[in-house]
Amino acid sequence: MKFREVNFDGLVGPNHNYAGLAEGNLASTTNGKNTSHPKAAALQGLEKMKALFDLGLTQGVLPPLQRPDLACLKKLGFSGNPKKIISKAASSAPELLAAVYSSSSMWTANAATVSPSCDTKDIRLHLTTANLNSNFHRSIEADHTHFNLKQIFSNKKLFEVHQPLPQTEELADEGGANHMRLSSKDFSKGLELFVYGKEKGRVSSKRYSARQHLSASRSIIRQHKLTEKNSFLIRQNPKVIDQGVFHNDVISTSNGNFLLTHETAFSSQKKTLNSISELFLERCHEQLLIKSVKSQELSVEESINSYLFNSQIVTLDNDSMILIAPEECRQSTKTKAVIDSIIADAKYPVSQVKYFDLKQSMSNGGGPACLRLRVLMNDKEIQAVNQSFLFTNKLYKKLKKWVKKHYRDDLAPKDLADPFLYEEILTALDELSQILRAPKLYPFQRY
Ligand code: SUG
Repeated sequence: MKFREVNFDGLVGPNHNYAGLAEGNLASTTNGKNTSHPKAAALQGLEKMKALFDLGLTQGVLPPLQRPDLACLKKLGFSGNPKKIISKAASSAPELLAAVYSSSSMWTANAATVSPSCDTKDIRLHLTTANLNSNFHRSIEADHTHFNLKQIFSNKKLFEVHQPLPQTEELADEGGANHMRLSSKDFSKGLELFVYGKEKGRVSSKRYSARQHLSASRSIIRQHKLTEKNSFLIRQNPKVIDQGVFHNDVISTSNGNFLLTHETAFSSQKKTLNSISELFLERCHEQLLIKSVKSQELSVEESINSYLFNSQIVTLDNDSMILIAPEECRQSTKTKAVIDSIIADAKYPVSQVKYFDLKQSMSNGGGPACLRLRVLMNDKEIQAVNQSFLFTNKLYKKLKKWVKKHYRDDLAPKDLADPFLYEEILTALDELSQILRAPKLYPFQRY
């Protein structure tokens, strides 16, 4: 059976803003309090979806969540009508208002961890919605994202969408950002890599907290019904977490039989790569191709600035691979040299690069790979997905028009106190749910 990857990109919400909420994510803390450009952000994201669709790939869309999350502010003791809640929160707890206003659901690599049916013992596709326990503004995404994923992957015979793991630090889970799947060229045989940063009883990073807990990764392996032969746990190098590598997808990525990583990404890197190669050969009967970029070629700092490892690598219908990289990679001489050398080297399967302007998302630490959830499916499964969430030229045109109509050009931190913004967003989301033919998509439409 033929498998193909569907990338579900997060549609950037009209509330896209810079609030400096994500400790250890240097772009977020550096740009916190800057003015954002929601319209430009959403259009940049849409152009990436369109380009991948035009390359012949199957593309999906995940909608932005309802923000501000006033139900959450109510749980925190705010009361009254929306206008009153917003104005009280703006004056007495602006950090909470910023958290419930975050557009962070756009980074759908963090929506869930996905294991395709060709890996799981019950031959169903398993998704575990990420609890995003490491940051308050992200943890409040989990239940809503879970609801949306259940609408999209509703066929229980083919899909199982697991609840987020319990909201505790000891089960902190960041979804696909800490998960990679290596596979045979045709994707049918895979080895799933679970990269964790912290574990009970062992000192981890010192400056910034690691986000993914070993117990969470183990739980997902169990509930996705993976085996020892097709799953492998890897410890992230605490030193790079302290340099700003807050997710594994900031320092490594993979596609099919190709692993692109930095030489400092993992603890005991040499041993780890040897084990992966052996397991891969056993499982996929192919040689794993690894490009481990040396610090001399590209420092960790420059890797974070240019976000090379947050590129998407995708396989086209003619089996060639293409790198979908942020524009920042082209502008960094050293990063561009690494990319050019990979493309020039016949040993590696990547034969092309396309650069994308995703500056609005990048300024919050979200590159091309953060913006998408990878879901590998066969044709039957793709047909069973709620088709309203699959990208078409028609949907592209509608979404573009919708963004242009509803989104602000600029959003400064003080604008979050503006009660008209709240109304504007609800109007926009209401129309979006019509475009996506999902009239009860948002809590304000259900309760
Ligand atoms: O969780 N940024 C996100 C970026 C997520 C990137 N995703 C992946 N690497 N897969 C985060 O750190 C910043 C929000 C703000 O500061 O306004 C933020 O949440």
